[in-house]
Amino acid sequence: ITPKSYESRMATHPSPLARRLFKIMVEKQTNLCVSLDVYSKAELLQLVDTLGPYVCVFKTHVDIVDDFSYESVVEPLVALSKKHNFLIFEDRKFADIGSTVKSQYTSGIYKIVRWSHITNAHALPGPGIIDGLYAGAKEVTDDERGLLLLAEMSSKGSLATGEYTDKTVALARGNTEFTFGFIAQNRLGEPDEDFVIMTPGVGLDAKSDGLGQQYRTVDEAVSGGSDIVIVGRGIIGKGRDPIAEAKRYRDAGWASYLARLK
Ligand code: UP6
Repeated sequence: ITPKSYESRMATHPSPLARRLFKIMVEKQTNLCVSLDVYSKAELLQLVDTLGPYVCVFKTHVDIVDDFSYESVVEPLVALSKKHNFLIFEDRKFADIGSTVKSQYTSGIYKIVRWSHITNAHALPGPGIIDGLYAGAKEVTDDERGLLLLAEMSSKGSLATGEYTDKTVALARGNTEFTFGFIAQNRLGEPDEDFVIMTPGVGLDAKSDGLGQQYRTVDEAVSGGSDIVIVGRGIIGKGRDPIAEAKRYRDAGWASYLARLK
């Protein structure tokens, strides 16, 4: 299945959030999402400000930031998202019943729905998880929000394969205005459907990390149907030059996308 250009999908995608995402990708010519798995807010915000020009999305795990506060992390992050024109994706991986995930999405110290354009969830609990998150989004904000279901994982021995993956795709079909795509390793859905595929486990130097992560190259991911590559330690890992690496991954991702269109 060869997906169409980002430009054409920008005009036709059923999700307003996905249309906004494609617009950013086209304007900035990047299909790179940088994963910011860092412990300090100073490092997080500094990386966002320096790498902002090269990415369409920053992915966060705010629950690993030691000195997190809403005012000192979320507010500057949102300001930077306007400055550099990117979307924010809190990689929360919700996995509970609808009522509980709705509370986890809207409340507590993170209040994810207020600031994170994209979040994700496991399909394991069934359709109620989508309904709960969607209800949370509608209740709190008029801004575009989008959900990715985890249909496949990059880690070795993942149980999200075969029938589980197929059933996850089927669940997403229930609400494509909100559930706009998947965390996956391959293109998913029928040729006449448009799910945005975001792919972690991408690295150009290492093959694994000693804790089950498995890396494929940017070209393997994009030629296999990925729309956005998610890169963490390949760009911000110890001893790396994040700006040089971000440019390298952005260039590789865009070249593979152009090659796929031919
Ligand atoms: N992630 C995966 N694989 C998945 C889903 N999510 O690696 O199937 C997330 C991890 C991490 C990032 O939670 O934040 O993507 C990958 O980081 P890395 O590039 O440093 O391995």
